[in-house]
Amino acid sequence: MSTPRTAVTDVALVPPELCEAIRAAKRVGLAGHVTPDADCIGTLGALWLALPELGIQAFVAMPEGSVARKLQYLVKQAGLEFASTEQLAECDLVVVLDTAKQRRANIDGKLDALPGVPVLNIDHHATNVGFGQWNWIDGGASSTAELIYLLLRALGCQITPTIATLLYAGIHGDTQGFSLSNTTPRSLAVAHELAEAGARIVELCERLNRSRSRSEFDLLKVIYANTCVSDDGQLAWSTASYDEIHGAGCCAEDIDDQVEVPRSVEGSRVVILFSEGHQGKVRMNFRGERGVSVLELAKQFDGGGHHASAGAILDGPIAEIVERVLPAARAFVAALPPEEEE
Ligand SMILES: [Mn+2]
Repeated sequence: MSTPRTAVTDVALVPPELCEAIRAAKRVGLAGHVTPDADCIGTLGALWLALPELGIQAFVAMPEGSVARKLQYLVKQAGLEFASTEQLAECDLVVVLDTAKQRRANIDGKLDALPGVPVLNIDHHATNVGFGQWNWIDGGASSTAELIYLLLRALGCQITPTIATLLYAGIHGDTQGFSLSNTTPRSLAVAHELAEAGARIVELCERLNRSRSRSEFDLLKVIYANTCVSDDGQLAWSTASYDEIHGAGCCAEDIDDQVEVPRSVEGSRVVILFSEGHQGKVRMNFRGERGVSVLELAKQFDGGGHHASAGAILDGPIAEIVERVLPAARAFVAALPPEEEE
């Protein structure tokens, strides 16, 4: 195939020891993070399809009920089958994708359930602690999909139209349709090459972005209704309680990009969505606009993620958690340099 290669998509960026570790394995377990997103499922699917080509058996960890309805599309595209913890424990390598901390690994019993299985950790979260025997952490990558694209090429795997679609989904998801600060020349170059490889972009974006189930739509109405903005306009937040989420016909797995609702308020610099998908467990999605890093704010609550997009989870009634987090968020916003000086 005559795909043009640019310097930014050079496979020399892939650490050779990663390729060696994968090639040496016969049975490879694949795992992502809890509440998997398109990047997570897209990269699991791409490796699931590509590894058998190298004579490697792949086993995907995905505990029951993990996948949001809308992402089932990606599961079907890849024809993903989920392995049991016993099958995973018999692997000679487990590749953990898009997962910054061990405790977020989406495996029943976490990595402890796979004693003695060496871990290869591939991620684009700058906060990744490097918990693998091998680690490829590139905070400059838009998505894990961008890295897996390079890895598959370094391994000599064919980028089929389905693999291209799955990887494109990851980049498109994590960059929010090439609109966030992680939309770099490399993410666009990889997307270009995926388009050339036959990624089904229109179908994918229709399924993932342009259509919502009635229940997701009803949840959005709640998020709009609950959106608040600070007096100075710099902090916007919204909430969805357990009863509101389930009343709309949604569940914890359906909380995904609803933080975009408060984020869309003009002038907001720090944005938070508080959601109680599971009773008494409040997830916070933090977003920073125009160069504001919310990572330090998320870390105050034992969270992590990226500069522009971070998260944390706290236990307790949602009203109390909102009351606890908002003063910290207000103080955080007050300490930001005035916008003109940025
Ligand atoms: Mn990601």
